[in-house]
Amino acid sequence: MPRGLIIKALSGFYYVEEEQSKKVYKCRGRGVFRNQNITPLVGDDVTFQIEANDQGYVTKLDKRKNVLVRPSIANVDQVLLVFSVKSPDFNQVLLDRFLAVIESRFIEPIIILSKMDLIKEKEIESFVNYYASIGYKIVKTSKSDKRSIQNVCEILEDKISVLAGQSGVGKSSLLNAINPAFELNTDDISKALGRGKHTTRHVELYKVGNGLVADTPGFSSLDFRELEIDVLVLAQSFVDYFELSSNCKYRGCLHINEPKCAVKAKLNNDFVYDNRYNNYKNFHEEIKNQKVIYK
Ligand SMILES: Nc1nc2c(ncn2[C@@H]2O[C@H](COP(=O)(O)OP(=O)(O)OP(=O)(O)O)[C@@H](O)[C@H]2O)c(=O)[nH]1
Ligand SMILES: [Mg+2]
Ligand SMILES: [Zn+2]
Repeated sequence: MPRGLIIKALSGFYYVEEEQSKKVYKCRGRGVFRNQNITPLVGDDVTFQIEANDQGYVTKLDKRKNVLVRPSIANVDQVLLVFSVKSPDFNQVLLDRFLAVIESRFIEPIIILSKMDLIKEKEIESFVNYYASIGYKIVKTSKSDKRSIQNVCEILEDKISVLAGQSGVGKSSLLNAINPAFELNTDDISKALGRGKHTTRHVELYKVGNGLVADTPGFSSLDFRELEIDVLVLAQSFVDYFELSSNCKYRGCLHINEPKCAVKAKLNNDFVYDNRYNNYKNFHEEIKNQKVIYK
């Protein structure tokens, strides 16, 4: 039986790219998935059966490495967190939230700082330095700087990636800059068509070299509860604290009220570090109180 990858889901059909020929078949899911309460997802490796011409049925799903809920996509290798440095302003609260969520899933986050043409490099330098120092890969882009777009292409090579970030940061523009043939709606165009933001869009993986990347509609909040992140997982998802915690006096220190805490000992030297700690504390409270903060 042929094998393939679901690259698009639309109106009950799964578009499966056959492994060898790379031909795409428009498939339905066998009823068996519905009975088992499983939905095939974009990113799923599947076995399928070819019917007439370019149509078929998905008959079996392979075990998944991971699943993202928003967007619904399986087997993600990395998430590109797109943050504009201006318009909308760079948002460290949201960055720390996204980083924690992605880390809690054991998926690699990569930080894309977009719209670099709107500021001077040094305005963002302290953020870049801090996040780079704790091990994050950071790429600065602007849609008309070809070199920066090339850097993004290199990161996408051989992987399944997802672009995530607030509305208006330039996710779709970035993909269009990589390949104008994608013809993704960007803010200006959707306005011209009279559509609001956040129009529901299907999930689709676009080809960039040997890699695949999914665009997503912007959203500005993620609920820790929905993702089942508890206070311990939160602490472990702050990669910088995870390392420092070996020097905290108490094993399992959550860096809140415990004495002789190595995370708190570093406060008051660097505003990016302090902001991040403040975010951490708020997320911790949010999880403890099980209430959602919408930014
Ligand atoms: N100056 C500047 N503007 C940009 C850049 N990239 C995107 N923009 C503008 O930012 C606006 C929003 O871009 P989109 O690509 O639609 O943003 P998005 O992240 O896809 O937004 P959603 O689809 O709503 O989540 C558009 O007006 C773009 O022209 C950039 O590198 N520099
Ligand atoms: Mg978009
Ligand atoms: Zn501590």
